[in-house]
Amino acid sequence: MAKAVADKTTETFDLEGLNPEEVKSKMLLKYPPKVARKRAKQIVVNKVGDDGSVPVIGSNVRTVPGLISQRGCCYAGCKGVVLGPTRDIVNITHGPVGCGYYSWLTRRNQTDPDTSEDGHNFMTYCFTTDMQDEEIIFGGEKKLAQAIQEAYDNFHPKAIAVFATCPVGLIGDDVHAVCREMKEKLGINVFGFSCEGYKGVSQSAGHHIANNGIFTHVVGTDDTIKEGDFRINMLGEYNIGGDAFEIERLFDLCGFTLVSTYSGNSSIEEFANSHTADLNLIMCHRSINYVAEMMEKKYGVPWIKINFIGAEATAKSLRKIAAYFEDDRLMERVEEVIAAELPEIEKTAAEIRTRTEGKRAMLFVGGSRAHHYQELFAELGMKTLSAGYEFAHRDDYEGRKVLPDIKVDADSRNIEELHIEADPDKFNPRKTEAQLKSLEDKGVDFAGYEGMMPEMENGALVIDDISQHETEKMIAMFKPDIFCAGIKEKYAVQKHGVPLKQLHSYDYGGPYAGFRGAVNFYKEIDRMVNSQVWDYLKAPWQKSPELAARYGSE
Ligand code: CFM
Repeated sequence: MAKAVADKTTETFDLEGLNPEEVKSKMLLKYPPKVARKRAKQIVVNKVGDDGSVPVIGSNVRTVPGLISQRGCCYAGCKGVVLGPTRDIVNITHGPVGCGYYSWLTRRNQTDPDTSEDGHNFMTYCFTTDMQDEEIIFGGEKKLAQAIQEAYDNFHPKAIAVFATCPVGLIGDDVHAVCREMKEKLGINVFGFSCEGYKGVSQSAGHHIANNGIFTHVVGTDDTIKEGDFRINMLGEYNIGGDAFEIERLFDLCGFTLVSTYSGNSSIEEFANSHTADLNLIMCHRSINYVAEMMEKKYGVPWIKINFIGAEATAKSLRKIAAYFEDDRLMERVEEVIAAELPEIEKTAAEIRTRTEGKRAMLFVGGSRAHHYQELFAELGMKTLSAGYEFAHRDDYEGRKVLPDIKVDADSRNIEELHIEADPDKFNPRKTEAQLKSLEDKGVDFAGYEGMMPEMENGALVIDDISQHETEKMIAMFKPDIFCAGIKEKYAVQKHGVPLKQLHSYDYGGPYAGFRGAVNFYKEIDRMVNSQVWDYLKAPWQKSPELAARYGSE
């Protein structure tokens, strides 16, 4: 015991024989002192205390100009991430054509439209006002109204949403006024988002704006209660590569009734009555926690954090949902589903693990996946050397317990916080205080998220908003067996001879969620980390100088 205490005080960590603090210093060396000081706060050597505490990490702050970041903009977070996957809203980008064009289907969010006559699916279309110099100078509101009218005449959608891009904010077009006017004229729901790209410090601002907008204009507008038992909403699941399809398969097998998904494979009608569900499940905490919080306050729907990335995590999450409903038959059914599917998956994992055990991964993705995917790597016996988010906040790293300590800076203050109160007619607490307490004692953690760092090893490097320079340094120092990021990093990383798995779009693969998704991921990673192709990256004369000499003399 005494030894353990002594060890604690003198603890230094080792990252594959290197001191992680030294690794950090090497990454910062090239920066001017002021930049290095700023970045130092966002690069942290992980250390989990006995009480689960972790060091403070700087996050959700402006990227230093000059550093090559992988972040996106506010418009991307609002239109692309949160609203983009809903198939039956006509989403009009009010702005120059590039904003609409480059946010069109690039995320591989899939949908399964109803094929009956009025089964709308507008995701295959790109709607934009295509602003020109004339609108920039004289204003674009007239053109926006025309675009809304044209979309209505051609498609007769149930709803139209308008997204503001940077120039719209700069010239002062009032998208909300145009939407109000057109809503009245057309008699359908038309609503706008002030999600100008420059707002906030990343796409995270856009998530918040999107959450506020859906909550204000759509949630609670239809009180129809969907038939079925154990009614749930799935929040923060966007059906990239078909993930939501696999999760829906499991929900059906277990007997849960899915009222809505925000927003993979979704339709606007599902948002409208989502307040009638009895439990909210949060998959991606970063992008959608606001809707969960607001729905709890206004309608009394509690939320829990779940994770369907990883076979074990999937089983655990299904059990958690069943536990909430306190129904023996449901709990049995969930156990039957797990027993029917998990052993086969564990067998596959064990077989693949013989080839992946001990390999090393780095993950730098968004605001949620850099955490979740560590589970899948652990199931393959792989180690996460370093991980980080692009735009997450401290709670996604350190857990929601730090929420009261988070300083609200000017950039965050720019994003509206809605004031929500209990609805006088529709507020209906789904569980009593005593029930909540007894469920908590059984391990159902309400409104909680532990974050990424408490689950990572001591000594692992946690890097927020990693830059291109830091990426290259990390690769040079560690040469990981796989690097997980996105299309912007893919080819630069692969030129170093390290395979890159896209965890945003999944390259051409997926689903990776749920049980079947886990197997897809195991196979994909096995293929990537054991590929011989990287050995051919160097020409024979680069590997053997004597060959160069011979060719040179001929
Ligand atoms: Fe949530 Fe996402 Fe992510 Fe995200 Fe994204 Fe994405 Fe992502 Mo790309 S909502 S935070 S803004 S899980 S698009 S589906 S993969 S960065 S980690």
